[in-house]
Amino acid sequence: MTDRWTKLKREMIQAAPSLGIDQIGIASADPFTSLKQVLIRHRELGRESGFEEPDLEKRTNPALLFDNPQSIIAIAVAYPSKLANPPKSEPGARRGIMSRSAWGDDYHRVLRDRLAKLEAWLRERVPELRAESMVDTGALSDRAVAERAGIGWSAKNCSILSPKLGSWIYLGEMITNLPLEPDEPITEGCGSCTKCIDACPTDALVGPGQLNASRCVSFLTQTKGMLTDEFMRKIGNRLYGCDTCQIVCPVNRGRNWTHQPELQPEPELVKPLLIPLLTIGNKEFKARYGHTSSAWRGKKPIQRNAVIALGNFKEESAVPDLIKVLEQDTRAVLRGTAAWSLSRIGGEQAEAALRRAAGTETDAEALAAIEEALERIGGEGEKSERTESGPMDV
Ligand code: B12
Ligand code: SF4
Ligand code: SF4
Repeated sequence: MTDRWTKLKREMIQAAPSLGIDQIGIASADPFTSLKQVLIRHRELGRESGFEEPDLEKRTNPALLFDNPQSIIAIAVAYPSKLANPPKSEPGARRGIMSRSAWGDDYHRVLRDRLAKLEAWLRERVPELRAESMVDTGALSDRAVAERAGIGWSAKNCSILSPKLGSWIYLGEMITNLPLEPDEPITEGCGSCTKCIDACPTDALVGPGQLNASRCVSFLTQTKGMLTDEFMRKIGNRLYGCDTCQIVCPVNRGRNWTHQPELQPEPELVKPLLIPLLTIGNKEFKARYGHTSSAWRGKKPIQRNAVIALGNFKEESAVPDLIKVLEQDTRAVLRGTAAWSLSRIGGEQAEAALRRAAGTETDAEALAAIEEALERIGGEGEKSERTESGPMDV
């Protein structure tokens, strides 16, 4: 009997590439007891993003999600990290950047497809298979499962870092009733390196493998409200997500995975011109971005981030368009953010528009932003913040 499961596991690993899967490992389905303590503490310290499954019992006990689980099959699918022909972001034609996790088709769809293929492959061989698959939105911690299954180590930037693939991998898992032999977690680690912690723009990495999600730029780009001056400066030209702590990682050097057809980027979509984004309609947004993972919060956060990016570029040619947002956009957050951006760029036209808006704005938060912008506009003389340069280049 043991031989049956050993053989099945070996054949499954051999079949992985033909199923579009780049790495497979097996984790036991035992409760994640130490993770539970970490998650409790994480919550107590107020470091959650709010996007996690709130029920910590479910997060850490596979038996609450599946009747009599015997193993968890962890999968990793690798994605690209480089644009072959990146369009240039130039004065007069500034561009924003989507994180690599939003390049190509939505990874939830791609990994669900891979897990469905794996399930069909298993069912052919084991008709009594029971299985429950999840990617990102399931209750389990995908990283904790992958770590236990030996896919990679839990790195100081919080990512699962595979010695074979680096951290440019999406994770998913399938809880099963198959008694497959668990793999060992790998023993490699980050050593004395701290490049990711040093490079994090907002000091969100508060310790090795410890993230204060409420400061993480990836989280901030996905929020819908007004951001603070500090965070808006640090977002740079990121429109969705943040890759900095992975770009600087030496283990990722030279790693760029181009073999998964659905995950390859369209340069004009992932490094888009900023000004057209300010007025993009719902239909057009859906047509351009609906198939990507950046669309789940709608177009508003991306448009707000485009406004911020233009301010961070100090892009004078964008002043008329930003004034239109300030005067005509129906969303107060966009008007308030445009005020901030105009004050970053400065100039008489921007200042006059802010004065006019101060007399007409009716939303309290937007009005406060306009008043702060008017105070700031005289005193802007500092250099631009880091935007799409250095480690952010694609
Ligand atoms: C909420 C969430 C976010 C939040 C919070 C992220 C975070 N680090 O907590 C925000 C919005 C900020 C975010 C950002 C990103 N995310 Co996200 N996110 C999630 C989600 C839904 C839950 C993560 C979670 O529960 N975090 C809470 C922490 C405490 O637990 P954990 O990371 O799951 O588990 C680890 C820790 O507990 C740690 N740990 C355990 N014991 C101990 C003990 C000690 C002492 C220490 C220090 C640590 C430690 O080890 C565990 C395993 O690594 C998962 C999907 C899922 N269902 O799991 C995706 C997921 C983690 N995200 C993913 C990705 C790709 C990203 C981004 C790279 C996207 C981007 N480019 O912008 C960034 C990376 C930011 C970062 N540095 O982590 C991938 C990660 C793939 C990988 N290779 O690791 C996941 C797994 C989605 C997927 N299925 O592929 N994300
Ligand atoms: S994703 Fe960006 S902000 Fe978040 S921890 Fe990494 S470098 Fe810091
Ligand atoms: S940058 Fe260094 S410390 Fe950070 S994840 Fe990579 S190897 Fe680990």
